[in-house]
Formats: sequence, structure tokens, C-alpha cells
Amino acid sequence: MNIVEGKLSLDGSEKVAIINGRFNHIITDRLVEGARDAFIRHGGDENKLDLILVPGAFEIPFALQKALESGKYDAVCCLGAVIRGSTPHFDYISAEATKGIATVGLNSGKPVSNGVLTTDTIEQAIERAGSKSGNKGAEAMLTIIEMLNLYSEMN
Ligand code: INI
Repeated sequence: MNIVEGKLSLDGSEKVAIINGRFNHIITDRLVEGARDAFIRHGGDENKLDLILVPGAFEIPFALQKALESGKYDAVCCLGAVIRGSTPHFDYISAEATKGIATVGLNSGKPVSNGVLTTDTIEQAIERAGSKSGNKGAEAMLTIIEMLNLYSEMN
């Protein structure tokens, strides 16, 4: 059986954007740190990594569409934090962000990952932003790296 899968390494040529929601930036800044660290540690060239900031998770799909249409990026890693305690619109914002990222990503044919945290409490968000449950920003960037390599394996 031939297994087709992506490696977890970059050669420094890949142009990647991170789109980050500023809302709950105490959390999302940590996600960006994790994603940046994963990119560099796995062979990425930091000069080819852009950080695009948007007000909140709701705006991520709009910026994602623009970033992909620009043709400047091989892949985009989306980060944000929607916390139930902070908004009566939790379900609306988290659903729109998730649906928008998936729809725009599918239509682009390029790797897109969803590192938008959706948690009930700020404590749960902290746990996923570099403490006991790891860093979901780093995980979202590892997904980008694997999918970039998988796509080239499949060409
Ligand atoms: N945006 C987030 O990214 N996380 C949140 O928890 C949040 N809350 O709590 O409201 C949030 N709201 C802002 C939203 O994403 C938009 O920026 C805003 O509605 C303007 O379109």
C-alpha cells in the first residue's frame, strides 16, 4: 500500500500568512507566537511569513478571501479566540468564522487552517494558548506545513 502524506518540514520558499483576530488579544497574541515558532522551527523563512490583523474572528473569512485572491500566499493560517463568556453572540460569531474559513479555503484550492479557539471560558482559552493543553496556534501552523507538503505529493 502506498501511503500519501505530508512531511512536517519547509524548505524556506513557502509564503504563508497568519490572519489573527485582535479580539481577546491576550490569548490570540500567544497563538501567533506559537504559530510563528512552529513555522521557523520547521524550516520556514520568517521573511516570507506575514501577519494580517483583523478586529475579530468574524472578519477572518473576509481577510482570508482577500489574502488568497492576492496570489501572494501559498497557504493561510487563521487564528482567533471566541469566548462564550465574552459575548451573547458566541454561537453566531464562532459559526460564521468556522463556516467562512472552510468555504473560502475550499474554493481557493490552497491549504487553509482553522486555529480559532471557541471556548466556554477564558480559562479554557488560556489552557489552549500555550499552557497545559498546548498551543493551538502552533498546531494550526503544523497543519499548514503538513497540507502544503501533502498537496505537492498529490500533484
Ligand atoms: N470576536 C472574537 O474574535 N472573539 C470574541 O469573543 C468576540 N466577542 O466576544 O464578541 C468577538 N467579537 C467581535 C466580532 O468578531 C467582530 O469583530 C464584530 O462583531 C464586528 O464585526
